[in-house]
Amino acid sequence: MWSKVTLATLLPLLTAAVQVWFQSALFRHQFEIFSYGNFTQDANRQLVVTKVKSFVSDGPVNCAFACIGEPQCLSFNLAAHPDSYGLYQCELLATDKFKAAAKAFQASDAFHHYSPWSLCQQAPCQNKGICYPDFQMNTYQCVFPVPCKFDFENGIDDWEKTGTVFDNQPTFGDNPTARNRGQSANQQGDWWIGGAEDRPSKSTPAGRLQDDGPQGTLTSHYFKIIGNNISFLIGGGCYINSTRAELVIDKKVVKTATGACHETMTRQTWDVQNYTGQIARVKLVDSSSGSWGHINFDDLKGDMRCM
Ligand SMILES: [Ca+2]
Ligand SMILES: [Ca+2]
Repeated sequence: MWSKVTLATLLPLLTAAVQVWFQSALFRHQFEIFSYGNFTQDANRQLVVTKVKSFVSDGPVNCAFACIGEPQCLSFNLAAHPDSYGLYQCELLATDKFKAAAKAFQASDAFHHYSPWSLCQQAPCQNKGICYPDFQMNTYQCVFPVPCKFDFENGIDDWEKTGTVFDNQPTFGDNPTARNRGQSANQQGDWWIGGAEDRPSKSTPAGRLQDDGPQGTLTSHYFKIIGNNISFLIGGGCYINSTRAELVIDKKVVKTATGACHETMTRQTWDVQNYTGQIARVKLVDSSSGSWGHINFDDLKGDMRCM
């Protein structure tokens, strides 16, 4: 039986929603019933990052509403001077001055920058901590980045697993050579991710195989991209639809790589300069049980800091 919807039942929900609305610097209701933005201006500054959208607008109010209406938008640049029609260039951005690399927040004669109000503006983080705002809840987190170490020499390091293919990882030693495969692993150190291998300890008999049947994913910790390049050793299958490494930012896959249908891992490099300052993860995917249905991987490193 349907219960009767009354003002009494709706009132607590509306009250809670309005409270969030008034407390948030940037609030978007999931059904877009209402939304709110509280932006502060940095005059003659410009955040130089990849744009979500760029268009001409009437001015800051129009540009701010466009940002609020765009789910990816976290800040915007607005032209400091109008064009010959009296309109202003508006650039919607998927990051903000706190998350982006410091060098991306530049002095500018052409633009003013607008970010949602945040406690991070008061520089609350000590000891070189980086302040990451939560605009909806008006809170922040102090993050202390450390160099990333993704070489599997100390185990799987709490990478997130789905499926079963990575249950017996990392793999010890050059296991393909141990079974006379004729294709060495070329791993870094002693331990690596061998999607078809089954040697999870030194005491496991060398050369043991789990083969291509199992499937699953293995996803790294979050890290911040701080420069131009990320590299890794990759081998195994060569069918990118089913065996690959992904670079994931904001739940979107922005780069992929696969092997060469050869067990031997070789180093590949991703150009990540367009994503500098953004938070990312690397995800290994094995969705194949067929021939060459496995991925080999090791020694992810480069311009990245872990948190
Ligand atoms: Ca290794
Ligand atoms: Ca597989």
